[in-house]
Formats: sequence, structure tokens, C-alpha cells
Amino acid sequence: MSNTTYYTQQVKTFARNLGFDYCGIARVQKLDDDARRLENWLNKGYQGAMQYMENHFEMRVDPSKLVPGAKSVITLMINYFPAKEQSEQAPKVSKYAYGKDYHEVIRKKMNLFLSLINEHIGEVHGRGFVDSAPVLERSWAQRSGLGWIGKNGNLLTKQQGSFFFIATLIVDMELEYDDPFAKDYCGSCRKCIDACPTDAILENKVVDGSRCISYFTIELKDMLIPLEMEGKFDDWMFGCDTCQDVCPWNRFANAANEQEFTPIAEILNFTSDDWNAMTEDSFKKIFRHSPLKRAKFEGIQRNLKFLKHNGKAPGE
Ligand code: B12
Ligand code: SF4
Ligand code: SF4
Repeated sequence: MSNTTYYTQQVKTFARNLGFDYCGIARVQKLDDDARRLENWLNKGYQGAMQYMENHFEMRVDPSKLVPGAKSVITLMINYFPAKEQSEQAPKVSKYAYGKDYHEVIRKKMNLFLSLINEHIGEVHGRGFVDSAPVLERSWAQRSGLGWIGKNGNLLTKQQGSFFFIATLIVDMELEYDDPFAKDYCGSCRKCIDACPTDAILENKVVDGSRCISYFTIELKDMLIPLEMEGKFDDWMFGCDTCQDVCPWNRFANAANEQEFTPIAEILNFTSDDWNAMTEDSFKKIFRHSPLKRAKFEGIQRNLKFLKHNGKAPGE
């Protein structure tokens, strides 16, 4: 067995032992097709007020500019599908945010991953990323053979659907590369496009980020949600799962193994009245390690008001 084969097997074993459900590896290269798609997306203004998406274009389409000497992109995916749903009375929170903040959970695993590589394989330079770096994570997942990009823009697996986080570890070590995922199993289905409450899903797997409920409820800072969106949020208070909930491939989703993603009781059980009665101090205490802290207390209050949950029943 060559060293490269052995190291590749080691890397995949570390991924499994650290609790990642999938691991695929691709050779570092400049992403020319993606650069064209990203440029088009930005030109159309689909990033809205997410200015960070306009930064570091060259790095985003070429990992060797982000990590000097980079040879391989190791893509990791971890299931977050919760074992329990929210109660009917609760303003809706998207499932990825039920438990502990995935940035914290995954960053810890990535640090361990790098130290395992250095301990067992040798001196390897690399960096782990999850979500917030200029890396086109869904494209790397497709290029590493982990799944296809659905019409709703999400990376889908045939085995368990799309309720996965994606992380990448970019290293200066040669490894054996997986074939890109060649097929697309969306077929003639258009359920996500038809179900999107704000018509944010366009043709050709393009999502207009500036129309997505996830953007309005999480990313939009200190601003009012445009009035044209009133009545369209379908009770989503933080994020939105509609285009995933309706996807037939998510019938195969099963509960996450990662204990850190166990739902916070308040997210499952709080009614609108409980959310409205919450003080900033208790928000900070309860959600200190939750993705909800990104929207801040003011953001959650704004979202509740927008949904007319300020003391009234849903739909009132
Ligand atoms: C900005 C962002 C958002 C924005 C904009 C969304 C968007 N579609 O771009 C907002 C706030 C709206 C958002 C919402 C959500 N997001 Co988000 N988001 C991101 C972020 C930070 C960047 C995405 C990006 O680069 N957008 C720019 C556009 C142009 O890129 P793109 O949509 O990914 O499309 C590229 C590829 O899909 C590719 N492509 C398109 N068609 C084809 C076809 C082929 C054949 C190939 C090869 C490639 C390809 O080309 C595009 C350019 O490269 C990533 C993390 C990251 N660093 O990648 C997370 C990320 C994409 N988000 C994620 C999640 C979970 C969500 C939500 C489900 C959260 C929620 N429940 O509320 C929603 C889903 C909305 C949706 N349907 O896309 C996950 C997706 C996991 C998965 N299984 O796919 C990511 C990867 C975060 C993570 N680390 O896990 N998000
Ligand atoms: S997350 Fe919700 S609003 Fe955003 S594209 Fe999907 S269905 Fe539409
Ligand atoms: S709902 Fe249908 S079209 Fe949309 S991602 Fe799922 S399979 Fe593809």
C-alpha cells in the first residue's frame, strides 16, 4: 500500500472517529464554473446586505489563495436532524439551531482532526473551516462525491437527505481523491420551488439570498424587514426549513448522533408569550452557546413583532 493510500485511509478513519458522518476528498483547484456562477449571483445582488459575500472573491474560488501550498480539500459532513420537533405553539426555529452552536462544536472537532494528522501522519499544514470562511462548501462537497446540489441549493445525500452541516479542512498533503458526485436525483420534482414562502428559489439551483427568510430573520442587522414580506414568513422566527422539509429525500433523515446538537428545552417548548416575556439577560444566559445569539436579543424581538407574535396568538 502506498503512503498516500494509507494516509487517506487514516484521514477517513479520523473523520469517523470524530463523529463526522461523511468525508470526501478533492484535489485543490481553481473553481472556474463556480466563479462564473458566484459572479453572476453577486451581480444580481442576491447577497442583499450580506456584504461579507462580496469580499475575498479570489480566495473563495481558489483555496490555494486561502491556504498557501494547499493540495487537498477534505470535506466533512455532520447530521443535525433532531430527534424531537418543536411544540405546535412555538414560533418556528430552523432545525440547525435547536442545539449547541455548530461553529463551536465543529471547530473543536477540526482542531482535534489537525492534531491527529500531525501526530499520526507527520507535519502537515492546514486550516479547518466551517461556514464563515470564504469557501464554497457545497461545491466542495459535490466535488468530493458526497452528494448533489438540489434545486433548493442544498447539498443532498441519497442516504439521509440534506440536514447536514458542511466543514472543510484544507491541507498541504497529497491524498487520494474521490470522484465528483456525477448524478442529480432531483429529476422533475419542483416541490421546494413551489413551497418557498417568499419565492426565493429561482431556476438552475440559484437561490436569491436577499429574499430568503433565513436572511431576513438572521443576517439582516438593525433593519426593518421589508413590508412586502409581511404575512409571508409562515411563522418562521429564526431561519427557515421549508425547502428542506418538503424535499422527498429528507424522508430518509434520521436523528443526529452528536449529543451537542440535542435540542435546548426552551426552543422546543417556549410559546410566543414565553418569548415575549424573556429579558435580555435570560436570552443571553439560555442562548449563550446557541446559533440564536447571531440574531441577538433585538433581532429575535424584531422577528417576533414581524410575525405579530407580540402578545397575540399565531395568525391573529
Ligand atoms: C451566504 C449563505 C447563506 C445565505 C445565502 C444562501 C445561498 N443560497 O447562497 C442565506 C442566509 C440565505 C442562507 C440560508 C441558508 N443556509 Co446558508 N450559507 C451561506 C454560506 C455562508 C455561503 C453560501 C454561498 O457561497 N452562496 C453563494 C452562492 C452563489 O453559492 P451557492 O448557493 O452555494 O451555490 C454555489 C454552488 O451550489 C454551485 N452550484 C450551483 N449549481 C451547481 C451545479 C453544479 C453541477 C455544480 C457542480 C455546482 C453548482 O455554484 C454556486 C457557486 O459556487 C454557506 C457556507 C459556505 N461558506 O459555503 C452557508 C450554507 C450554504 N448554509 C447552510 C444552511 C444549512 C442554510 C439554511 C438551510 C439555514 C436555515 N435553515 O435557515 C438556509 C437554506 C437556504 C437555501 N435554500 O440555500 C449550509 C448548507 C448545508 C447543506 N446541506 O447544503 C452551509 C453550507 C453552512 C454549513 N457550513 O453547513 N445561507
Ligand atoms: S430557506 Fe425558506 S425562504 Fe429560504 S429558500 Fe428555503 S424555503 Fe425559501
Ligand atoms: S424538493 Fe425536489 S427539487 Fe427540491 S431539492 Fe428536493 S428533490 Fe430536488
